[in-house]
Amino acid sequence: MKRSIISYYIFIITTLVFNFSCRHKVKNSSLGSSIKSQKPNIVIIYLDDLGYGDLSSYGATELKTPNIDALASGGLKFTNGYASSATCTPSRYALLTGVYPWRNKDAKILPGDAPLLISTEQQTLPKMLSKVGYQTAIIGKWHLGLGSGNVNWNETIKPSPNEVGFDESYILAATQDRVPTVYIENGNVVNLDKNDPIEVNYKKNFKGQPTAKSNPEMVTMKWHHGHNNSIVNGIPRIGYMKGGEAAKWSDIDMADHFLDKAQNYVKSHKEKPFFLYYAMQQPHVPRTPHPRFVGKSGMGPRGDVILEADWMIGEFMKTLNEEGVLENTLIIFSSDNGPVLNDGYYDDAVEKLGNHDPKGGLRGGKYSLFEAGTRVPFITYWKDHIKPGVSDAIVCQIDLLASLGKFVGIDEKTTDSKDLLTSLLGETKKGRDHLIIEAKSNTALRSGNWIMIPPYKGKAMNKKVGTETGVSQEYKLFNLSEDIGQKHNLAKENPKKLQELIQTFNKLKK
Ligand code: NG6
Ligand code: CA
Repeated sequence: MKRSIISYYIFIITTLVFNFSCRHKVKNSSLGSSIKSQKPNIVIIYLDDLGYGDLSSYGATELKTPNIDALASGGLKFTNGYASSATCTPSRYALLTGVYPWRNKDAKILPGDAPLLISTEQQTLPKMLSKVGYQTAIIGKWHLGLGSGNVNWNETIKPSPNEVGFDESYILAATQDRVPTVYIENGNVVNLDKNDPIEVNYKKNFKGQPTAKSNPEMVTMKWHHGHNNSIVNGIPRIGYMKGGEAAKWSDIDMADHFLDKAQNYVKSHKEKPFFLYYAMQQPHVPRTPHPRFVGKSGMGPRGDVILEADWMIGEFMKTLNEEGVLENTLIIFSSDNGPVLNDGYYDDAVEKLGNHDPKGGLRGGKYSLFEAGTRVPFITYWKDHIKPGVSDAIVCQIDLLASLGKFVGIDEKTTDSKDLLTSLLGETKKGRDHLIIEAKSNTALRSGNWIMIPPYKGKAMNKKVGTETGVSQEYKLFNLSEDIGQKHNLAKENPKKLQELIQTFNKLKK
């Protein structure tokens, strides 16, 4: 009893402090109820492998994404918005912690049985927001590891998102193409039959269990590279899994499933401020559109799941509106890395591409240090608060920690995350001066309109996926204001600029 009175007072005090410090007061409107006068909700809608050119609002002509376009036209569309990395785990690490992923040697694409990458001591977005009274949840893709090694999937898994700041979590552990292919709710595998325990192994198969290699006749989606281990729902995955039959997810229903969870979250949490990290799985492989989206894009499953994701976002927005919280919700839309066509399955992504350019004129793609690896769609939307427009400010997902800190009245000091709240709300067109981007542990410096890629050992081309890596043995320097496609290496022509960027890069990397 005593404790509940104390926590009540703490809540009241934090609410008062917030209302004093928040510079962006919620406007009164006809709905005017108690919901309207509380702190704005924050929603991050995060797609997986969506490219800079994959949306009609970002110039796509062969695909129509009306619902995301509505966010772009009713909010602020960034043309220089970045993920921290050209792959998933490092970008998500930076998004949630505000720390550059290259500072953590383990921040690489994780297998599905990897230990939790974020330390339970570390500052995170949800932890920070909890401090000022927010309810916090992740729904969707996690891919930041679980447990502390040797996870027992049949007991409550700890640490999980719930130990790094999320009050609630409903996740897929790693990726849709990695085992375990089950949903995990607050550390517990959903629908697990205790008599059919789950085992996961990334090194060797379980005796007698079919794989794509031993039983190709069971496979309905052919693998191209990797993805030839356990078969679930006809789809061969990365990693081996045994048991847990009743808990296995349905791939074609995944998007609807997460949408349902996200909508219910809003409905059941709207009375108090919430932070929802809605991490959708599209258009990452395996691309498994629900039948009602199959064939809709004419581009094969990759196009179809982009349309599916767009529809889901439209439905989610309707829920925010119907529940009366739309005007009191800041939405940030982005993607964890750039696009890839063939990421390990034969799914017509290459064959049916037609005139669509997922890179939107940029060079490279997922896994690349060239722009298409990290420059992604980035939209902020807050009905009646953010003035619609386009911003060329350099912003990065890593900045959300400090910026949202400012938004809720916390001065969150971190070395890497910059407070860009005024840029994100469109009050200034200025963003970062410098940004370090990462691809497969290599880094490059964006500075103003320039980008410098240092020499690295390795292949210039990732032949399997058909993407230029940005790796070469020489320095590369591009002026993005004149050469967005990074065709002209100016390193030799402009040694002064090159030196300047090398110096800044070295300083920042220390
Ligand atoms: C790669 C996978 C790729 C994808 C990626 C992670 C192979 C050959 N390729 O290792 O299919 O799963 O990891 O993507 O296995 S990410 O968007 O989560 O970073
Ligand atoms: Ca990704």
